[in-house]
Amino acid sequence: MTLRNYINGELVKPHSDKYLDNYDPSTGKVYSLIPDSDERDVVDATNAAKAAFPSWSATSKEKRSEVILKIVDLINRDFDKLVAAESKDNGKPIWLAEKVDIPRAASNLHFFATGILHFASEAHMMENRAINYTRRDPIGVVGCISPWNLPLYLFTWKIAPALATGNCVVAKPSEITPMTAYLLSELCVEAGLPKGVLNLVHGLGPKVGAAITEHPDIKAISFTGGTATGAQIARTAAPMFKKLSLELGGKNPNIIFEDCNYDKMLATTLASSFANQGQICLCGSRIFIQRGIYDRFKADFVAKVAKRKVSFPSDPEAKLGAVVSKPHMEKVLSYIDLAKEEGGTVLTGGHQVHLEGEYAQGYYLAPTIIEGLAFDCRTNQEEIFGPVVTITPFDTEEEVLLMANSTDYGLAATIWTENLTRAHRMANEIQMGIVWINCWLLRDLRTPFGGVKSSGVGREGGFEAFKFFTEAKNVCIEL
Ligand code: TXE
Repeated sequence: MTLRNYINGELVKPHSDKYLDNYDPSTGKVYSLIPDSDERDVVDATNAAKAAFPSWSATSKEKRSEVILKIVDLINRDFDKLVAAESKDNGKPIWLAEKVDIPRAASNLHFFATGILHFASEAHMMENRAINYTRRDPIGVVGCISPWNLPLYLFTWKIAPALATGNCVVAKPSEITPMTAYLLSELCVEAGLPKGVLNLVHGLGPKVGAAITEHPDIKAISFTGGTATGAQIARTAAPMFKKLSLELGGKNPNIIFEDCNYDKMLATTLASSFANQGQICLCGSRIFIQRGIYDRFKADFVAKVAKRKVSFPSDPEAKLGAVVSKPHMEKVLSYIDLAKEEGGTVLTGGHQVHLEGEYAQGYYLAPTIIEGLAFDCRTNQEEIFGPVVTITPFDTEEEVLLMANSTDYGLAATIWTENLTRAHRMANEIQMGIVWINCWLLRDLRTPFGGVKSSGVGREGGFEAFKFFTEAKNVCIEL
């Protein structure tokens, strides 16, 4: 299968007529070809978006909402096809794509298509002197660049608020997982999304992503991906005064106090550590356990993790599927070597898993638990983004806060305690954009989503996203 770009309402070849290999991580084999696009394709896409903008931005909210909801219907119609495609492209278990990725892609579009109908602008009265009202107008052409871990989920999370607010979009999905975005572009054609409103250019980050970032007519960039890439984008976009939303990496602490609801904590910690093969920016990779329950937790957690089945994506019993690519698998393995060099002990996992038959060349890793590392060593400071967690005991709140806040990242924390006062105190002191207490990944799409420090700039979600994709203009009328 050869993918096409989606430019000006049509599925087209790249200018270069060159293609990149797309691998199925579960088998390690090439199964489709992706356009190796370049700056010329980005220029075409931007021109199409510019031409579409006057009409799309003048279209009523209700009409824009209607077209986006039509795309939602088509996603639901093609649900099984999209689930299978996401699983094949990314390596994740089919049940996970079915439970999380594709339903969430549909609900992202639904949420923002209906949310826009409730997005009111503000008015500020100056007693009897004047009225201020604030217009929130679409920016124009915006760029959306998304990663490979939750491909359609994060792609739609960006394009939905951008389109709903009346912008036209030039988007680039990850070259590692382009398939469901391509299938979505087919659905956009079918839904009758006006031409040029959404344009999708496939290809490499340093070529296509960089061309989007550099294009002077693309006035805002919404990016999710690695922190180093985010810094590169900021270096280019900041002097051009583009609006920037950067959702970057994390090194999230999972803090477990002795007074927690133990069974719930243990079950949730299995998920927060290894869901999606640990490739979610919100996974808790540093687990801190209060000393009184450290040995019990260690024994129970290791026993359960050692039994987690690593298998091919269509195996309904697979708890973990393949990681996304060979280079990524090698990166994760190199961190396991580093952990050993730094004095860590691998309690379970720590190696590649070799399956049989057609899956023999797939990229499978055993879920891995490491103990005995200093909180400030590289393994405990750098994002690994795979099925690897460290466990570390602590005694006091002060001590665990110091360790939890010690990294450059500040995305999300999970805290387990039945003590309400302590929960609030910890939430107050922890330097993160998101705190889950006695739960993990419980999401209300209206809430601000994003991190502090090297985890990013800006917030997505709810009206925050609408504000990002609009420019405020205040109008003051003296009475
Ligand atoms: O991401 P990249 P990579 C973290 C994780 C992972 C690391 C690197 O630690 O190991 O990042 O992953 C596009 N200009 N996360 O290298 O490269 C790229 O094509 C513009 C965390 O795969 O950041 C893709 O579409 N764009 C994370 C997107 O950026 C560029 C999710 C993300 O890819 C570009 C993924 C450039 N110069 C990785 N270079 C999260 N926060 O959820 C690349 N891209």
